[in-house]
Amino acid sequence: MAVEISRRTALGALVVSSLTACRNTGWSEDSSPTTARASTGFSSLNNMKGITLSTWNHGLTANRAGIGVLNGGGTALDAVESGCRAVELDCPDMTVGLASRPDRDGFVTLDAAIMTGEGRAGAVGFVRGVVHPISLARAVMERTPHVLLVGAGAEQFARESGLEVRPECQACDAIGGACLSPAAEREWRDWLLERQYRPRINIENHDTISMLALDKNGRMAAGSTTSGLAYKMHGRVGDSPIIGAGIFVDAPIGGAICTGLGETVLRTLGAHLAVEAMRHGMTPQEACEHAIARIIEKNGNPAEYQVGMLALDFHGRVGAFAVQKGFTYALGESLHDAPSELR
Ligand code: SD4
Repeated sequence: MAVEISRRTALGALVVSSLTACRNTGWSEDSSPTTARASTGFSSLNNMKGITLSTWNHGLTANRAGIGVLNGGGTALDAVESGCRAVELDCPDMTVGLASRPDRDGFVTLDAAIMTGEGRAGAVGFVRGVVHPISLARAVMERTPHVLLVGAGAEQFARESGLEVRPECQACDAIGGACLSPAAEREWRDWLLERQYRPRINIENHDTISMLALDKNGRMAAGSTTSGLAYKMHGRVGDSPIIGAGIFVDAPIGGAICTGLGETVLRTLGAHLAVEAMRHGMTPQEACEHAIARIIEKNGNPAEYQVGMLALDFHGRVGAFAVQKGFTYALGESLHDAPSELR
């Protein structure tokens, strides 16, 4: 019953907020008809340059960068890469990029993935020193026959691709905290006093940037970049770089992205689940609720973790749902609170 109520509320709110957001984004009202590609089912964005949808408050930073790209005629793929790059450089929550909180041994290890509606995908996991893991993920997609590179091999490929890799982050004495940002080092040293490792995160610990973009030509892309869970085990990789778990997009259906406790999403391939739900006729909102319900069903104890899910279809319809309250997301330049299972 609680889900039913929240679903109705959410649907109404999202339709309104989506329209409001589109008016407020500064996207110019382009009167020339957009080229609709029948193969994508793209139909309702004729007066927009595109849609950007991103997780958490810093989704605004990502979307602004992405909107700039779309307004300049760029692709959804470019928009997602540039949105994620913006947060990798400037993440006040210390959960994206090199200034993030480290693992329990004091190393910042990063995960990222990128995917297009045509089914092209690239991802990197457990990389150190890479300034823009999202661009490395894109390089894996575009310049290798592979989908996922991890660890030292991924870092070597970053250097070969001309991407910035900070050697000191790879060579540092972790226990000396030599490579951590001052804020991350302070928090990590506090954590070391008790070394309480729990393979669960509390809801303040969720701030991955995951992003979806739909451009005026009806192309969709998804991306995600994160340092994963603070104080995770060294070597742990979460859902974010796993295609189908943290992100998934498939033309002509839509895309979905996740944030939260990655293990719960990995067990259910959450993003893929939501896209398949849309394929079978659910709206993006229903698909998010369906996927979150499955995540709770499979993992139990919803009070102990957070997962936030966003979905976008090729008609431009948006869905958002979370396990717990407090999951914010940005649609264009407006910020929203997602409805949740637990309130
Ligand atoms: C992970 N899903 O590594 C990521 C963390 C996250 O918001 O999304 N935080 O499990």
